[in-house]
Amino acid sequence: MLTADDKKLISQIWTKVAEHGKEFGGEALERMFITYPQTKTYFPHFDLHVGSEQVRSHGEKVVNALSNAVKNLDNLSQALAELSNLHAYNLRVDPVNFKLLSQCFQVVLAVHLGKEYTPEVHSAYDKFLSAVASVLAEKYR
Ligand code: HEG
Repeated sequence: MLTADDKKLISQIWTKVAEHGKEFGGEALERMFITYPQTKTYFPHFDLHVGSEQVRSHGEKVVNALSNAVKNLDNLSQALAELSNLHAYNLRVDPVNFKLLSQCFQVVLAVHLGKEYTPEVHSAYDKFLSAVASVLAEKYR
């Protein structure tokens, strides 16, 4: 459950993330592919080399989807409904992978935000990304 303070921190910090979609999103995916190579099986049609423009563009799409989520923190299920259908019915991504990407995304935030990524911000983002992951996985049951 996100508290009012969590929501404030998530929205404040997101202004520094949203404008770096390709860089931050691309790096999160790159970290996921390198650290958890089994995740590459969902992207057989992608160029997965380090620095791949296709991965950077996909990273930007992921960040834009998260921007939409940040704007709808009280309404995540509805805001992400289409994406949830896509991942469950078309892409059939095993939900364990959402946790792996969340983990990598948090490393990206820590690396790029440095001191601004305080324990409170970390906690707020951990909750936010878990909430997004549960919405993306809710159609599986
Ligand atoms: Mg997913 C497509 C967002 C986790 C595999 N993902 C997409 C798209 C978005 C998105 C916005 C494009 C949808 C479209 O074109 O309409 N993904 C998204 C979020 C998260 C996530 C917000 C979690 C925070 N995705 C995720 C994970 C995997 C995965 C963990 C697999 C390890 N996504 C995946 C694949 C595609 C998308 C295979 C299709 C890529 C393509 O062919 O362009």
